Amino acid sequence: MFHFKKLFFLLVAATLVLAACSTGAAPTEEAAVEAGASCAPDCTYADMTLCYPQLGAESDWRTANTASIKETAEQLGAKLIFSDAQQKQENQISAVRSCIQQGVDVIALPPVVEDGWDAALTEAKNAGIPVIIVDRSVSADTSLYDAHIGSNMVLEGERAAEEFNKNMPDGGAVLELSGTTGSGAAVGRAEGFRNKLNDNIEILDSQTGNFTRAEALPVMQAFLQKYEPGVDFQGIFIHNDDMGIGAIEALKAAGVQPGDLFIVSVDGTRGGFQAMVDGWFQADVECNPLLGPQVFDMALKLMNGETIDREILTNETVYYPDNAAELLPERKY
Ligand code: GYE
Repeated sequence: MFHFKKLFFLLVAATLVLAACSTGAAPTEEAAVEAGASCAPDCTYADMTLCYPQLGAESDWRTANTASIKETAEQLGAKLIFSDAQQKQENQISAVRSCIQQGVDVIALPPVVEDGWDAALTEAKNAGIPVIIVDRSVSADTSLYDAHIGSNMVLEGERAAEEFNKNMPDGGAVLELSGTTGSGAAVGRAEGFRNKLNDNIEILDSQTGNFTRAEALPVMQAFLQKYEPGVDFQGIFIHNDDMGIGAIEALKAAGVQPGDLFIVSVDGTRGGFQAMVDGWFQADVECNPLLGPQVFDMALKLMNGETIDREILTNETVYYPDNAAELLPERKY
């Protein structure tokens, strides 16, 4: 059905293209975004096929993120093409390519690592498919994607450092159990931690546990063979709750008691809250995975050629053991 609004939109689009040609300039990025989908400016969720090439299922955070995307698609009546790359970038790149071939309307990409996206993002751009980077960041030029929705990982690392500064005023040494090497989450948290950590607190060692319980356990065991808890180090900064839970297993086996070490984790999952209730974590820096509503809202705006915010950062806080038991039953993830 033809629509006056549509006619107006086409005229505006044509004017923009003519204006760009007459000045000899290439159409601007704004103009390209405004082109929208063929249903623009009246696209609804029923018109939408969104591609979500999920990076994996490594953590409770990730499980909650997947659930949020799936539930939101269902509630809104949008079509979702979902895949799980099992933490392998090559799988994620193939999933992006398959979505381009299927002609999806929008790709929302949570990138496992920051680097190596130029080719896939260029292909999406050339196919006229808008891309929203979700959760972790990419190092690619910002002209290769439309927007980013996620957490401020640097701020999360800074918040963790402040907890150590408050609790170790006389200094000491800490270990770092970091996330997936090269991932925006691990890079940002490590950077923020180093930005704010007091000079009298040494980072004795830092190893990756790839954001999983299974991989964090042997890393913590190896740490405990090398360094004596309470003597060589007084605290541990852990980049997510799942690795924290793996680390606790190793600590328990080594006879460490809750509270012997000052432990700060990230995410604020139910598992993290339980670890605070049990006395293992002294603080948990929030990272919110429930991004579905924001992702679909932005995807529809992109389809309709509306202007969008290029960067949407989630509002987050820090949780503490004092009210962890009270909040635990209400936690959604
Ligand atoms: O903290 C961790 C997950 O990228 C923010 O990835 C996400 C991180 C999250 O595996 O649990």
